Amino acid sequence: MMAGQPVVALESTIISHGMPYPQNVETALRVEETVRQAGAVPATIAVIGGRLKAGLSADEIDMLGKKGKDVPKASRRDLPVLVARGSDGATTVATTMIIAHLAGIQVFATGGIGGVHRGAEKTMDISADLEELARTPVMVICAGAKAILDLGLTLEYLETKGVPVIGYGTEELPAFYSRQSGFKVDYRLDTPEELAAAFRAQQEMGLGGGMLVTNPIPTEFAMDPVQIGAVIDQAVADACQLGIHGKEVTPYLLARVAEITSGDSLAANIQLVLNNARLGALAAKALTR
Ligand code: PSU
Ligand code: MN
Repeated sequence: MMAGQPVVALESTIISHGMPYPQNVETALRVEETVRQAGAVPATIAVIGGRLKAGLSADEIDMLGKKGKDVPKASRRDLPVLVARGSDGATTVATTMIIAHLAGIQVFATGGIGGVHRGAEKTMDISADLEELARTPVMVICAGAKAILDLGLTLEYLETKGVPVIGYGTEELPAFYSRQSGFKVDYRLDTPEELAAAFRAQQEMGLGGGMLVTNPIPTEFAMDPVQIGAVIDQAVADACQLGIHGKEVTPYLLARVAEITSGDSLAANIQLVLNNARLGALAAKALTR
């Protein structure tokens, strides 16, 4: 990797735990290609044989996709044991941010982030992604948060932690599969240059921490919010009934939503990731100028 080149970090939990094989591998490779076509260098991040890696080979991506749930989902708390054991790990948003920052990468594009789960006042299920956004200086580009989360509580948590939530071309927080959530973002910015300027200002002031950029799914791929809302309610109820908890919750809900929609949600998911990869490349280029 050449110094000064625009680089976009990409995560690997979405490959091993977020989508089924072979769509996961196909999507990961298409996302890398999209970043290249937009003029930046993709760096898919994972733990491979106990080593933190930014930039994977096609064979490594294929392995992460084929092994799927057999690759441990690696958030911040998982890194010590996985690295000491020489294990592989599929990195979440939190861990991808950590490794991107260690590698000097400022921009990271993905699909959705973890957040405050519905019912968190009882379960205390709050993703480590939010804490990482508070402490690690990386711009994370996502399509908002899924309604598998409590979006209002997620925004409150980010506010408390001092994480700016930006809407790209929108004042409304996008809700992953659909463009509307009924919640407002903190600021609307309209160009990659504006994103770069805000991120630069944050870091130059020494505020540290990351920035969350929410980029709505393109209209032609968006799902009906009422319909997908009902599906998500069903998936959350099923997870509750089955007693699913901890790190299994998010992968279970993603798979259950895809199952109930017979793949429609997966198609939307793929499109929004490609859309975020494109914006990630433009933001990374703007940051090098
Ligand atoms: N949301 C999605 N797709 C995903 C994830 C979240 O729409 O693949 C993954 C990301 O890797 C995210 C992780 O960092 O799930 C959050 O898991 P948890 O809620 O257990 O922190
Ligand atoms: Mn959790």
